[in-house]
Amino acid sequence: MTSTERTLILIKPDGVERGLIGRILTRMEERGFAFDAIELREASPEILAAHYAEHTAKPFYPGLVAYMTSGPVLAIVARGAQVVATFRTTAGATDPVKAAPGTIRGDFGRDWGDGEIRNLVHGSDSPESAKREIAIWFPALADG
Ligand code: IDP
Ligand code: MG
Repeated sequence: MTSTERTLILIKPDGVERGLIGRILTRMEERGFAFDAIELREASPEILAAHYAEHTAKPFYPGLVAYMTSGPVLAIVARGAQVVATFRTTAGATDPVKAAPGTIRGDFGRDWGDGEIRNLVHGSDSPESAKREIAIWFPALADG
């Protein structure tokens, strides 16, 4: 059996607002990954607190919630061998200023001069995180 895994991708409100959904999804399609779910969603403070549980006590968290609730997000479950690590390298470094050209954050992101980080996408950082996050965003797809 082919080894496979899933990851949770979010196109954050800046990516949706700037009309980058197609170009971001295309990067994963062109690499040959499949999508199990794609859904436009409003992120509630409750779902964000679960999703970003490791960050809720950090000083940037209120700004992160304001960012993530500033418009709809596109929630995606992508599937394929090594999809978690492959999307992380495709997304690039957290800070778009440091993200390498060729990555999503390095090609479409920048510092907008307001002290906030807007970096277009989220991707699970491990297969375990992916399972946890898929259960939060798409409970019907959770595999326990
Ligand atoms: P990641 O998204 O690359 O995994 P994390 O460190 O897990 O980065 O942080 C989650 C999200 O929180 C980031 O994508 C970014 O939106 C936000 N964030 C992280 N660090 C900062 C910061 O220092 N200032 C503002 N926002 C931040
Ligand atoms: Mg992270």
